[in-house]
Amino acid sequence: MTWRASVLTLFPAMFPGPLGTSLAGRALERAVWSLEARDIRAHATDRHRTVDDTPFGGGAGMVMRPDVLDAAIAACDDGRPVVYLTPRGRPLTQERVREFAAGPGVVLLCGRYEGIDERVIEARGLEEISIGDFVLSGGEPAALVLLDACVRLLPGVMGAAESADEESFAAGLLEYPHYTRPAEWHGKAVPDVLLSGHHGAVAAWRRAEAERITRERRPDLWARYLSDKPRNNRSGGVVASTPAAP
Ligand code: 9D3
Repeated sequence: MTWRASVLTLFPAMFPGPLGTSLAGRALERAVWSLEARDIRAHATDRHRTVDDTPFGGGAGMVMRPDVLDAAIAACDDGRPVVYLTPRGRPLTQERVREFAAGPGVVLLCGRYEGIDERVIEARGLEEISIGDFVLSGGEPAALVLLDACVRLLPGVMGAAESADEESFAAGLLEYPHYTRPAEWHGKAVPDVLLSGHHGAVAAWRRAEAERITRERRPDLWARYLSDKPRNNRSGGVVASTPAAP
């Protein structure tokens, strides 16, 4: 069954965009998933195809009209989750991405201007999602991000080698450093342990490096990792206080 994405936008030409190439693009060609970009303006009813209006109560900017948005949503509402991409939404998580990917697909509503009329959020039970604490010019790049994250999890999209790496992020650590040939480059050598052929030592070094990088960069992930440590250690973690025998 094809995983279906419908994107409601004032800029349908932004799709598939980067999702038409690479991994997602090949999966699109193979009909693992489908993408329809639907022009919200097609649901405007007046001569000028108006989709926005001035905010009640005053203030800067414009607000997208609930009647137009409701008609746009109604035209593709078939039980898939309907997501409104907005900077005030709950942060997107890998857990939610996994749930979306496991379902029939998504309907994504991209806002422009200051936002959309609150009543359509309530009436349609929209799920509000943000992709992070920075300001975009509209919801479209966020929709592309959400779809990229979902599509790579669909059955048959990624090879077995890459899909195993899902586990390492799920363990709650950032990635360890990677190296390839040449063994020396611009006077910089690859860490000896990686050339040693000792698989156990390599695994221990990688785990220690992943822990160091996580601790330095992401205290939030590090705290969660520490509180999950009984679970994580079952698969052979490195304990700093027990160095290898000389
Ligand atoms: C003045 C208040 N602004 C909120 C920070 C208004 C505003 C800014 C940018 C309203 C909409 C936008 C456009 N952004 C999105 O539509 C958006 C977004 C984002 O800007 N950051 C992170 N995730 C998302 S999801 C949609």
